Amino acid sequence: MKIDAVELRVLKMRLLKPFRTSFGVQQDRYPLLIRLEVEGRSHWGECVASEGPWYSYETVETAWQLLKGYLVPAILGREVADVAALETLFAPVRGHHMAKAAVEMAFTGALAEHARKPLARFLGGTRDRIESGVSIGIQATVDELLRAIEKHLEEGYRRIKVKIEPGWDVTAIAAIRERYPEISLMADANSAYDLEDAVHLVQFDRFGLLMLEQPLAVGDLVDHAALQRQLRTPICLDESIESARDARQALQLGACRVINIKPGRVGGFAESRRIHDLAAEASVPVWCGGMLETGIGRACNVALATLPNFRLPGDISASDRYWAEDIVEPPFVLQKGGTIVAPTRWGLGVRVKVELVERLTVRRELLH
Ligand code: OSB
Ligand code: MG
Repeated sequence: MKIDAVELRVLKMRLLKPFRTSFGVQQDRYPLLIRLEVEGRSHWGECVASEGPWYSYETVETAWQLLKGYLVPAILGREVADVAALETLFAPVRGHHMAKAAVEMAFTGALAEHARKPLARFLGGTRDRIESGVSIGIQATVDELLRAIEKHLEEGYRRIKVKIEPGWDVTAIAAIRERYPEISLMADANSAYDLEDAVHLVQFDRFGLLMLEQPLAVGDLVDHAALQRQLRTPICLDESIESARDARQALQLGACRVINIKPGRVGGFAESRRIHDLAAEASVPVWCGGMLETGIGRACNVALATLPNFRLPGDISASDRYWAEDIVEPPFVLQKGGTIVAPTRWGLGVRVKVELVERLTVRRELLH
């Protein structure tokens, strides 16, 4: 497949509600979109990099620079046969998985369309819908947190995840458990603790959490393994797993019992698939995380989560959890029973609303 041109854009989109994590508050999202032109047709992808280097060292700015300076020049005007060939072309660039993944996922969408298959089926998905969870940011008060949870449970979400940090953890979770003893509940610390907090974190064991996500530092598999030995609550790794090698080593060390796969974080669908398979072999379930994506990244996540070892609801909520108006048609909606249906059209499976994208664009460049 020959890539004739590549367009990069940054959009400015307001989140319906500000999202607060242990990194800080986010009100506006600046999604970096990529459009590949292949045989006169457009294939869209989304880079999940955030505005600042908090969740990852990558940012919208660094991803733009890597795409423009290295990744796009490596593929432009070239015949790229398949994803393996694309990965070979990108291999000399160290890291920058989010920038690479944006291309890899758009390219895979193009391959799926050429193969006349919906992305989910092209990736080897085995179900037609996925179970949807919701990730709730840190709130000003416990009352507000309980109200947010009540609303999302009414909407039908299957699993509640709450962001925690020191000072907003045990009391918040205890209040939720008192109100909702039975719901499927988990907490995400985004690396806000260290191993010395183990005695504090052990308190979570009494809440019957589905898992505790990324309590310790990025890349610290050894301390996560030590913490997991002290906790009954399963540890799930997010930031720490940047590749299949990380996943293999985490599993060997016993650093986690669950893995959150975000295709953007690990470099794309192919690496996600390798992590998925390693975890399946180790009888470790995976689920698909989110990065406050637009409908483009969301379509990718939904497709990936149809693979068989995605056995837990993901942070793949409906479009209206994030946006007044999504940039794809149709938007992703929560079905009865808290599921989201995987698109059945060929390729990405949703239509990009180009006029809306145009209106939201704050930066654009066509490389050809
Ligand atoms: O740690 O999972 C995370 C959002 C941005 C960066 C990191 C994370 C998150 C979320 C939100 O938890 C997931 C979503 O709903 O997209
Ligand atoms: Mg996380």
